[in-house]
Amino acid sequence: MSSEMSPIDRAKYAAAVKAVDYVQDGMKVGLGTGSTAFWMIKRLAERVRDEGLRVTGVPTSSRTAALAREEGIALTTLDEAGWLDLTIDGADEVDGDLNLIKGGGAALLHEKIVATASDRMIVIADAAKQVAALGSFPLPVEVIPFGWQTTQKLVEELLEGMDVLGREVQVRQMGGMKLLTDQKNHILDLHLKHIGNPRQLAMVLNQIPGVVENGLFVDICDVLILGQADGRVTVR
Ligand code: ABF
Repeated sequence: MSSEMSPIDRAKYAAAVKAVDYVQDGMKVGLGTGSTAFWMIKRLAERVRDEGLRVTGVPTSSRTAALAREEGIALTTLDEAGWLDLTIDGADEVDGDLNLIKGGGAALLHEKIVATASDRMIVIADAAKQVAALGSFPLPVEVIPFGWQTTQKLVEELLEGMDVLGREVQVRQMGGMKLLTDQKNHILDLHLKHIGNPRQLAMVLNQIPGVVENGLFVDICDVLILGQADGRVTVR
């Protein structure tokens, strides 16, 4: 870990290093997306190089695949792997029940599929990601392009009856264009401020035709590793 790392990067790195300790020889590992997952991949590659650790990675995004390949980590697809021993990934928010908001990196669909196809999911984050209640971070919802504006209206109507404080829904833009995910879908960001019942909201959102998946991860995270800038980590 270089001394010129920012405090937030030191916190992310500390969590990432602790998570990679869980990787055993011969494991098939889901590789997350984001800046915390970046440090995880760097550390995993170091163990592969220094210890000859044999591991096969399943990337959750094209960005992660490129980084892992560049770092010399052997990759496969989820279909080839079938089932994974472990997935290590970041999050945007984590509450006291280990429920997550993910998808700030627009990779929530692959991330949820890969995490669910794993014996264990470890979430790595800097301590600031821990919240009393989810919702300050806008909740990403992946929708297919066909009729997306109708889907957006149906989401807005649904929110009227939900236990949330905010109800603004915005289609995510990138460079003045609607963002496209790896699956060529759009992301709606739901500015809810406070989510009173994440489990209920996660279920009803996916009932709306046109919604592919949402960024609420309920009962998926098994282990949470939070890092601090001084290198300390807490594991829950
Ligand atoms: C990814 O990690 C996304 O689901 C989530 O948005 C992101 C968190 O990014 P970072 O680690 O850069 O804070 O898995």
